[in-house]
Amino acid sequence: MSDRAYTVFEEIQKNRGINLEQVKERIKQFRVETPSWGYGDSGTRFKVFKQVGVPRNPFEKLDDAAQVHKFTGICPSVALHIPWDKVDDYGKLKQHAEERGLTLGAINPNLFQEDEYIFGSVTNSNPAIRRKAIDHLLECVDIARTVGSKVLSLWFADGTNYPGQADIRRRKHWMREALAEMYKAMDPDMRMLIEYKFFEPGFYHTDLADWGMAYGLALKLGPQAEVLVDTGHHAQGTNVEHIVANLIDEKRLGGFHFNSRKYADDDLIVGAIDPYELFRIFCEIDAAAEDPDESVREHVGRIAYMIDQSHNIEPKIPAMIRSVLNVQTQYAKALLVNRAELADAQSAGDVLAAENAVRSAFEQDVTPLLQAIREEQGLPVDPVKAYMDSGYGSAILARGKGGASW
Ligand code: LRH
Ligand code: MN
Repeated sequence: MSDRAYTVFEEIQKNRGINLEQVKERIKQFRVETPSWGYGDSGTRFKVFKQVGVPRNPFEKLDDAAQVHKFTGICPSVALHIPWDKVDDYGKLKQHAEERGLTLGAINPNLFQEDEYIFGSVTNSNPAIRRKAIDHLLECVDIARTVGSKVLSLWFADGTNYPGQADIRRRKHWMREALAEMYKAMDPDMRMLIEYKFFEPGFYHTDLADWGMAYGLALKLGPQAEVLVDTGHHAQGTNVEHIVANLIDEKRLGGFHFNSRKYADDDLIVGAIDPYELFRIFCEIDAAAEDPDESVREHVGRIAYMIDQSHNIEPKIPAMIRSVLNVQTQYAKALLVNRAELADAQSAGDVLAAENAVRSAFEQDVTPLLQAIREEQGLPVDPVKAYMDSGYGSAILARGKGGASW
């Protein structure tokens, strides 16, 4: 990386009134969790294109996740999905992770693939099926305790396809009863992240359809319950960063599932379709990270940044490295907003100056900054190229086809 490029970058940011040392420190602290399921085969209802070399079990998923951390330096934890990552000995899986410099992150129960859940899991009108679903949630709390994870990340496919198909308010009560039992089983330092989604697989109503429903439920459950924002789970035109600012102000923003979409829940590489939206989300987070109220800053410091994608046609590991770098890039750009300049413009009602203070940060090329930081940390300045040159991709082809998939 040319020092000249960085010197020029430094000069520009100095003129923009940016404290670059503070920015570099923030970027060095930033971490993104990768999803175990992002390394396996996945697809659409039309086809799952199996790829050669995908991991055949959770241990190999961790091997691949370790590669992403090795080349980016910012992904030391991996989210698990149960039963996709079910193993006989979770202690062994934890040890396998630690031997590769990883920790096991958010535990995701799966209540959307068993036949019994055709009419709902925790909201099913059949009490025996609700019991089965709750027992799976409790099993996931035990797994979290065993692997040292503090986060239970909950998404429910529960919903209906036709008007009148179900009693929406009764299902709401069953959802709350189930999560209250799970909440009681959690350790005091565990968090329950409640993920909402406006449709699919429910095509008429979804029991947890938007941020308000998840927020209302979290409030009723208790302070360890927060809302998870999956960037692909909103109706077209939704102002996601507005929801983010709102949840931060309520101190109930637990975390993100980052991905991008053009149409529905496409689960594409984050930042690939609308990088400006990802930047705007980080602008709201960074504004709160500098809030005079320490409790707001403390809350922002605990946000879980996680990726949730399915790489249906992409080579999995390079796609994950690309995704992590896209998140890091927009996080870095948001730190280049001159907050004093923006505050002055906002209080002066100077619309164009305010918009410029934000957009001009997005227009900064942060490549010299990120490359300088990677060099300082002994990381490759171009992680994707370094991975491609590492030979790991060809070595894992020996795994053959037909590895783990959804
Ligand atoms: C649902 C979802 C949820 C996961 C699944 C893999 O669309 O976003 O977070 O459990 O994808
Ligand atoms: Mn998700």
